[in-house]
Formats: sequence, C-alpha cells, structure tokens
Amino acid sequence: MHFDILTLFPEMFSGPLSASILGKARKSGLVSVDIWNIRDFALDKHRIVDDTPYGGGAGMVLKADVLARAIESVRGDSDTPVIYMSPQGQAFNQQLAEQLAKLPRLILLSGHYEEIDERVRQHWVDFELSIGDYVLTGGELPAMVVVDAVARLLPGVLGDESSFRQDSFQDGLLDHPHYTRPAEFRGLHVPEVLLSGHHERIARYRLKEALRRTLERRPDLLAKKELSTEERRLLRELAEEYSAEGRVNDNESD
Ligand code: 9D3
Repeated sequence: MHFDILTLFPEMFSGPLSASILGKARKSGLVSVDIWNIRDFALDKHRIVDDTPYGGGAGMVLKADVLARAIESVRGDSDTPVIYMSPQGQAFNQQLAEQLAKLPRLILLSGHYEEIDERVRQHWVDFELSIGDYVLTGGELPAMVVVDAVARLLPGVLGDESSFRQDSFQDGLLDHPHYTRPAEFRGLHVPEVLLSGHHERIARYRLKEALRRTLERRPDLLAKKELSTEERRLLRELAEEYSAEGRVNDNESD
C-alpha cells in the first residue's frame, strides 16, 4: 500500500516511519510512503503557503491555490482519496483503519495549527479524520497514527506470531494480563493456572480476565459487543465475585 503525505514539516516524519515495524515494512516493499512539502507548491518567490483569514481573527489559513496545486500534482489522474487530518474530522477508530487498509493508496493532508481554505475542504478533500478530542500542534502526528494503524493490518507487515494474537478492539475486549519468568518475584506469584500447561483452562482464565478489565475500564466496549455463551457465563461469574466482595465489605463496615 502507498501513502502520500502532504505537510509543511517533512522532517517530523522520518523517525516514526523508519523505525521498527513500519521501517521493516517499507524496506520489504509492503508499504511505501512519499512525503511532500506543501511549500514546494507555492510559486511566489517567498514561497508563501498561508495568509490571514477574510473577516479577521487570529491564526492563519493555508492558501487554496497552493493546496489545490499540491493535491492535484500528487493525485495525478488517479482517484486516490484525499484525507484531511483535522480536529473537526470523524473520529478515527479500528473499524476505519480496517476500511482504509483495503485501499491501494491514500493521500493524507496535514495542516499545522491552522485551518485550510474552506474551498479546498469542499472540492479537493474526500473526508476528514481526527484522532481524538485533544488539541495538537498539527496534523502530522495524526497522519502518522493513521499510517501506523493501517499499515500494521496489511498482510505480512506483522510477524506471523503477532498477527495471530488477539488485539484489543479487534475482538471488542481489552487484553488480559501478561506474566513472564520468574514465577515468583519478591513474593509476587504468577497465577497458578498459567503454569499448569492446561491450554483450555488458560484460555478460559485469559478470556475471563479480559472481560474483567473491559468491564472495569471500558464498559462502553462491553455494551457494544456481541457476547458468546461462554462470555456470558464468565461475566455472570464476575458479577457473582463482585457481589461476594460487596458482602465482605458490608461485613467490614459493620
Ligand atoms: C480548535 C481548532 N482551531 C481553532 C482555531 C485551531 C487548530 C488547533 C489545532 C487547528 C489545527 C490544530 C492542529 N491539529 C490538527 O491539525 C489535528 C488534530 C488535533 O489537534 N487533534 C486530534 N486530531 C487531529 S487531526 C489534525
């Protein structure tokens, strides 16, 4: 899959896209990324990319002619979607990442603490994505977040081992706890079941702990999820544990 990123700060992208899994995916040719400097599409001698807003007010606005020239030049005559990374965009999530991973190519446009001329949004941008309700200095980190979340879904990008692992959100539950050697550390013990070698019991324990975490930390995810018979049974066990604890606490407060 190919990503084109349009930005005023190309240097921000080199580290994250070259290290670790993304770096490997690019070296192996599974993922390719071109970073385009928006300033290279400004034609005046000062290479001006922004201007003050009509109607007044603080902040600057990225110029329509520069952005349109950049997008058209990168897109060519392809029908590649242009995504504008924007605080006003649709909230990016795993489902959107999965949709985007089906495409051969994406163009991501990042602004930097400024808006784009509305005419570009209306006529050159296909959709807008936000990565969450907090204010950043620009759309560069969000563009990298999208590349990372989409690229790791492409066949071959993750090693065999990790691709078979269950991911948070992919099955609608948070991950279960993990332990490694030693079995006892400063008097702290690894749960016995994990040392038992009993694969069925281990799987059941992990599912129950995943349900416990999701219930405690992200009840919104549980409410959305379709539950299997086994998951319902484990949730009833958890509810039973909670009400037992409630009885203990009642006794303590007596
Ligand atoms: C509150 C928006 N604007 C009011 C003047 C200014 C503004 C603030 C920050 C415009 C752009 C930005 C930079 N942020 C992004 O470009 C951005 C972003 C974000 O800040 N949070 C979450 N997702 C995204 S995607 C792009």
